[in-house]
Amino acid sequence: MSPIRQVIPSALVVILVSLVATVTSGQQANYDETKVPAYTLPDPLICADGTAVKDAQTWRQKRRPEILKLFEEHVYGKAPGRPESMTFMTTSVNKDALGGLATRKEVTVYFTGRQQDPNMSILIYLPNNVSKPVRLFVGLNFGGNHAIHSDPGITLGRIWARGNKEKSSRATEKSRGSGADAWPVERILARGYGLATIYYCDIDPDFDDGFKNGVHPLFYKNGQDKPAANEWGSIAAWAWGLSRALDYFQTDADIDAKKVAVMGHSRLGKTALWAGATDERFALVISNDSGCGGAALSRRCFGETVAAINKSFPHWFCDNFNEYNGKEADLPVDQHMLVGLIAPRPVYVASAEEDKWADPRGEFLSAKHAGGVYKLLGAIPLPAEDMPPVGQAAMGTVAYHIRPGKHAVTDYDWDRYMDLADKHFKK
Ligand code: GTR
Repeated sequence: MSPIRQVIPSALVVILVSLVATVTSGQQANYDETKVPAYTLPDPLICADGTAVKDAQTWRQKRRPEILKLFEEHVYGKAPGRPESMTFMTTSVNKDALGGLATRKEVTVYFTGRQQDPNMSILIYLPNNVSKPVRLFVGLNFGGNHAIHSDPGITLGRIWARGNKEKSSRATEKSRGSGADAWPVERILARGYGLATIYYCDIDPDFDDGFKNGVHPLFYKNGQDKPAANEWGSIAAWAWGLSRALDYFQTDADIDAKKVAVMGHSRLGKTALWAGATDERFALVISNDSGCGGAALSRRCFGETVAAINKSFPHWFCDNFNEYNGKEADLPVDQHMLVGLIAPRPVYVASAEEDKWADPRGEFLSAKHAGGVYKLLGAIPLPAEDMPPVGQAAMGTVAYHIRPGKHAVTDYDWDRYMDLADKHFKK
């Protein structure tokens, strides 16, 4: 959190955010519950041909692939699979990191096997006092691997200036630990979990450059110079990178690749949900304040809308998503179906009370309306008819909380995510 953000009263923040939203989308963001349009959500359990899904087999073989394809075509875009020539290189191992608490590893993933092509560096902490293989949280980070902890042993990688096109530079010593608030490494280790993280811009730098840098060009067909209208945007690319990290975990005997939870905040929360939907190897999925295009229902048009997000971040989704600017009701899906794609695996959707731009109620409703799919598959839907009180988690196989405070990841959030993981991974 920047110091400026801390001193601005939250009401002012809401006004500022909506002002920015108004300027960028040309439309005033709605924060009034009575002005949410009437809407009907598509039913996750009715197939395109009108047949009702009444058993797990029909869900798995017919309806689930149908929904996944709709999200690929209309929202995130289709990503390629695992590149055959990909290689992993362990670049550092320290068994005595963080005062002996952890083993720290750094692994470079060469997506094409060629070192000159875009590649990503995974930073991994594994608790030393736990028998291997260990359960693990993996999440992309915003500021570079060195920013998640002040540990002087983390390699200083290349960092892209935010909003500053084409400019990257080596991270500086003084930025070590600058994003540590969101990554309570010792707290995670103390509960017996490992943590792995990757700087998201290693996969695709986060600005609209027509997909010239990042991983997209590695997969262009002859003559292609940008993804087609139904091919991957940046969110799908970041999610694809998370799957490549999981490919690596499957080769590391110290990691239990069957107990990997994928976690992300904000745009990276949208990414975690899409990673969990597309890659069923992720055993648990966590969306922290993911908002529009993440857990929030698009049809509520509360806070950030489809038009606003596509205007501010034209590179995040596939081009087809623009067809729904101001036409949310025409979407063949809504975000409760994204949560449904994760079933029957545990999923946690979390909101923050002051994070109105992300529509906490819309995030809750997605988690709730995914319940039918969880129930069908013998898992436990969200045990809450209405939004639980602030600071009180509702936890079935689908879990939700809204905590006091702003758009951020806090220790409270992490503690609850580990509670859900304890419930499911200790079995
Ligand atoms: C905002 C964007 C949100 C959210 C957030 C973030 O500007 O409107 O959708 O993703 O950025 O990622 O921090």
